[in-house]
Amino acid sequence: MGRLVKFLLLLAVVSACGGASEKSTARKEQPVVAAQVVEPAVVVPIFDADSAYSYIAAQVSFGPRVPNSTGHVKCGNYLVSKLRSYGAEVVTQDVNLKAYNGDILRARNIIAQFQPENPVRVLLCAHWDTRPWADTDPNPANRYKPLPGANDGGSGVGVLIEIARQLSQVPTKVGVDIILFDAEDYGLHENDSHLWNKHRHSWALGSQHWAINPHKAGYSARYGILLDIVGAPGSRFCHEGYSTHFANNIINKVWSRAEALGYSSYFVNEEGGTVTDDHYYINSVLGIPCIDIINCDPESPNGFGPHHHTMRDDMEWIDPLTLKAVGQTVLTVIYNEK
Ligand code: AHN
Ligand code: ZN
Repeated sequence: MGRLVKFLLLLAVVSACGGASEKSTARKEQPVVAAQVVEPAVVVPIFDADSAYSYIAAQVSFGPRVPNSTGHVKCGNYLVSKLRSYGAEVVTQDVNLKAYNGDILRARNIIAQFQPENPVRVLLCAHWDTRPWADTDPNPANRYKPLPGANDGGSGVGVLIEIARQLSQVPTKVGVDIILFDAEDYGLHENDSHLWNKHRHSWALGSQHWAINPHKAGYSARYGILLDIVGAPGSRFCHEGYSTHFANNIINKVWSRAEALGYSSYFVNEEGGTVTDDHYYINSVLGIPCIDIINCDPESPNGFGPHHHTMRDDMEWIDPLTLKAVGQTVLTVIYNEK
């Protein structure tokens, strides 16, 4: 019950109990009481997990999206046309990037801008390339083969394409940029892990390029949210180390929305590992506070789930319930932004 309503009830009770002398003040003109301020309701669209699932399946159907492969080129074109179909102003950065092993990658960052003229912006991002090597696969014969990349690559992008579809129907108050980074996953092979110090910047090549050369000079955003490995059944999103270091208020903003929506079993309040992912360069180079929503599974070989960087990272590892928890939470966050 509102405070004003309680006050009026109290007044009513007091005057009802009043004696004859008080009765003389009743039924007269009363002083104006300040009106109650009611916030206008915020409309948050309903995230459709089956649509997101279908966008992941579409990516996987192109085959591995390893830079320089035909699956990569075809999937990139699909993502650009999908984002344009939802009314975004899309630009791409087509650039050759050198991987740590000397490979020259024909990489493509895809930047979809909603309300490009709006000065207040929120950045949503994911990587769209897939890893050339299943170097965590239990079978050594697979460790130089490309993996399907349903969860690692496909899932974050699938959620963002569905968010783009919702943005095409209901505008946010802030401008939104959806950036799909390339060449995130061409980093140091497990067999070369002793070379970590030399090659600690071998991951996230596309986002490193964009952070140094943003699509607009002086680009900034209020904050960023990176989605990586967000599709597995029973996923647990911990507070990733760089996210708490650079953007703890954004962690709290997102995790409290998730809790209010009933998604606390996914968005757990536990400390996770520290991951050199795309958000690291957004934070450290551009100074935009950016969090990483990423599955954490300390029991698994590299901490991201048993399927991670194996040939098993296929559609079997995608659960619409997890996509819904992530997608609805992110939608609720951005539609509440004033
Ligand atoms: C490291 O493994 C150090 N960084 C990359 C995190 C990652 C890989 N995300 C997806 N694939
Ligand atoms: Zn990966």
